[in-house]
Amino acid sequence: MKLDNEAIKKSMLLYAITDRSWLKEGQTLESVVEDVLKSGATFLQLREKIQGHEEIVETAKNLQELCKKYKVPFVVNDDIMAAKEIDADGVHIGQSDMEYTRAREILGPDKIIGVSAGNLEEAKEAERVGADYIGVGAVFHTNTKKDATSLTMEDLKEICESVSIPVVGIGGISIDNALELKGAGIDGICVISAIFGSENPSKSTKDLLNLSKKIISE
Ligand code: TZP
Ligand code: MG
Repeated sequence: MKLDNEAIKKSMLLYAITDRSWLKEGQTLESVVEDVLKSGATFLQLREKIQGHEEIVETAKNLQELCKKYKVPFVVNDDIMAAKEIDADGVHIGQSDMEYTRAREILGPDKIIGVSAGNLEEAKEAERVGADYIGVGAVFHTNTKKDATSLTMEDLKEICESVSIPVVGIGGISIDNALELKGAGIDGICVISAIFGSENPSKSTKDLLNLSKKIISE
């Protein structure tokens, strides 16, 4: 059974995206993810930019098990077939109508499909095709995704006012700037480096969760 719109909205509070490039010697992605889930992340996306399909499936199986344990939705970035194979909660994909249609055909109506949006048109289009939530950014400067377009607070606000599906802000969000997003109308914050690049992912998760609660309470 798919989560309803309200449940998806709630799960956006602190959306963590994995990044194994920050792992230190001897650490595994699984162990860091478990710390992050234990510390309160409310949604998890596996994002792999170097691994191939088979490796993604293996990692996804492990992370899915952890997410089930902590009752957190789990989606896979881009690899729709990996999401299908392991029966993940869904996928997160980029801006492409065809990609959305293909994902929905493969995964069916009960899976979560999240779409990235870099401007108002893309946000509206994602809602129109049937996306379950949108990741909107980059809301701040980020080194994690070099080709991300940057948005002003006004752009972000306008997007939140214009769509009724859940919106999560992404891009360069950290403990130092997260509160600047208060009042934008987002349902939560999505981070990569502020958690996975942190010296203490567990503490950063707790701090970001508290900040997100302040951001969304208006
Ligand atoms: N999409 C827009 S910005 C971004 C993605 C995947 C990168 C977010 O990473 P970080 O480290 O939280 O800035
Ligand atoms: Mg993508």
